[in-house]
Amino acid sequence: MFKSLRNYHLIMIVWLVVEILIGLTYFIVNIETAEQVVTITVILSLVLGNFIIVCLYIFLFSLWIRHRYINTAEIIKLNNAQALTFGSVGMIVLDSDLSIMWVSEFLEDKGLGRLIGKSIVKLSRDLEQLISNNITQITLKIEDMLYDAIYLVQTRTILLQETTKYHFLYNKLQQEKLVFGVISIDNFYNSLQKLRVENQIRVEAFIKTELNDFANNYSGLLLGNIEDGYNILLYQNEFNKARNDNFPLIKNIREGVKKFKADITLSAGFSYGNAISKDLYDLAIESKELAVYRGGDQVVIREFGGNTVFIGGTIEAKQSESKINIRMFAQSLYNEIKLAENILVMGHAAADFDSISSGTAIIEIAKSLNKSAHYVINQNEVDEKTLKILHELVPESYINRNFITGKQALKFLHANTLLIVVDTHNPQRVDSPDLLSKAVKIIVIDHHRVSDESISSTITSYIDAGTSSTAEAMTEIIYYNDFNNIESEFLWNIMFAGILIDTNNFQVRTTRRTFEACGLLTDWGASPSKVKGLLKNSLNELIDKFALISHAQEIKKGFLVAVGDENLEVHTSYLAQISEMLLDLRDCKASFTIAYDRQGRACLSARSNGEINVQIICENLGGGGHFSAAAVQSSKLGIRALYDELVKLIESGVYQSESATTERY
Ligand SMILES: [Mn+2]
Repeated sequence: MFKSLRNYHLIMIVWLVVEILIGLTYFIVNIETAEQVVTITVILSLVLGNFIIVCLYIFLFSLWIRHRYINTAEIIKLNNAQALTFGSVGMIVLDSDLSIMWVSEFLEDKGLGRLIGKSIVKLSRDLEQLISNNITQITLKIEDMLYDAIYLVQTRTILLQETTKYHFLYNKLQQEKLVFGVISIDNFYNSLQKLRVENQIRVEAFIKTELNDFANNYSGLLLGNIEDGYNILLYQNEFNKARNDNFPLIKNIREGVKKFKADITLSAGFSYGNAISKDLYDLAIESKELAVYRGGDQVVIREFGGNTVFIGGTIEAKQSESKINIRMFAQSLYNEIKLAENILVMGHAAADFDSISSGTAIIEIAKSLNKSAHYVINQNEVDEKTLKILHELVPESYINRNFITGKQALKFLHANTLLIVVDTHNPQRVDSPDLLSKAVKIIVIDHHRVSDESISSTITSYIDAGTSSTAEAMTEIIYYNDFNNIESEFLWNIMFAGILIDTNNFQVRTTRRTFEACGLLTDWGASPSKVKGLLKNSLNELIDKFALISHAQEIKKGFLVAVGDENLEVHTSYLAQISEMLLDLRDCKASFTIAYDRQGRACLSARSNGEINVQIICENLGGGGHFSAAAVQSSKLGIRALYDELVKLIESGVYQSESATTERY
């Protein structure tokens, strides 16, 4: 209290106290003599008077301070109320039964005073969730106004902040974000060349009108020309409308030009999200290119750092995927890896060197782009010979660091993880179907003939049956992207091994590109002699193989079947290799090799030159596969019984029931 005393108050009190002390001293000194009674009496009364003045002074001062305090409290109370109103904050205090006990002035002004005594759900159902602590903050709408609300449990108070303006501006900002679009006209010149001049003009006018209408309907800005393609700028809300309408432009052009006998489609790429304009524009160009690679006649939409959506694009267009230039695919793969958070790569179950080396190549590419990558493989299923050579070529530490099981891979799978499937495109054949089903962004790289069962909804794929092996395709991809900072030298050796095994020592599916790929691998550091040395058949393997081949018979013209001995057990990989060797013999249309595998199961491996559907035959025996490569594994039948069934099926002519193809597995 005394801190607030002004100086003159203090001086006065000190002066009075000094007077009292002097008076008292005088009294004590002179009391015994008692001579000057009058003087003592006067001084004593002065002392008493001063004392009374000091007491009075203190009393009045405390009264004044108290008054000031009360005033301040009132001001603060008033300020608080106005501050809350100014900040658009209201309070609702609840009763123990969650009915409204009190509302602050701010809310009362909004007419919410009428809810006092009523249950909180009268105000909003969402508040129940807030109070039960399921969520920490909600936004609710009360009479056209939006409020953000939090709940203070201890005081059973709901704080409501009126945020209508904020939400309005936020939504406006979201809706008016710019979306970048790039549109190109597929097959324009080729198609026009075939038309009469008047139709050429009509087609061009038709396309331009459609584009212009599209821009007008969705309030967009269209720039460009028909030769180089168009750029379009749209507001996000208008773009969303176009998206909900499935981009009518695409269908209108495809269907509309038909009446002029033209065959023209559009490819469009759109991008949006939180990024600078240049990055969004680049992403739109990439998306448009992706639409072209996928066969055109479609829209590719990408959110910056988010997912890719495809609209349009028919099944016919999908077939052109396998014809896309590997160089373009390499670029696309490179972009996708750069955009992903991390990479997982997976081959087929019971991985061979083609799968393993392609997977390792992807790991190395990802690492050269500073992305974390893992190869998913179940090493228990890999055959012992492959595993032995793998551990001879690849350092143990590398395998431990980079090779993981499907179960471990789930921990690495996030929304923005890119899963690359190599050496198969069949969802049943992958090493971990579970991982595949959970992945969002998928790319397939394969060299097997496209079957009915293929992984759907990929971002992009490279499936080319004209390539000997996935390792060959991966070699070209590395070459085109110039990943010159790959340092793991063993990679070139295992890729070489992948090509050697898939071509059965350059005996099957080998083209000029295969040799070129091997040349590149050698340049980069592969040692063909080392790899060949490791892969060489041991004498025992050769004896096993020739023992089987020596049993081969032609059971019908062009059908060769080799059956092993009852007491012979071989690697399943031998069976496929022997069938391929038999298929290479003159006039052979289909070859079948039957023997027990190391687990004592009767196995059959079938190959055909593309005239005979061995898939149907194998399916009838309880197996499966593709038109020109299929297999059966049976723990019920012995090899003799399997052979007898096979002969019956071949004689029945079941293999003719599907249209022929000239492609070779
Ligand atoms: Mn392969």
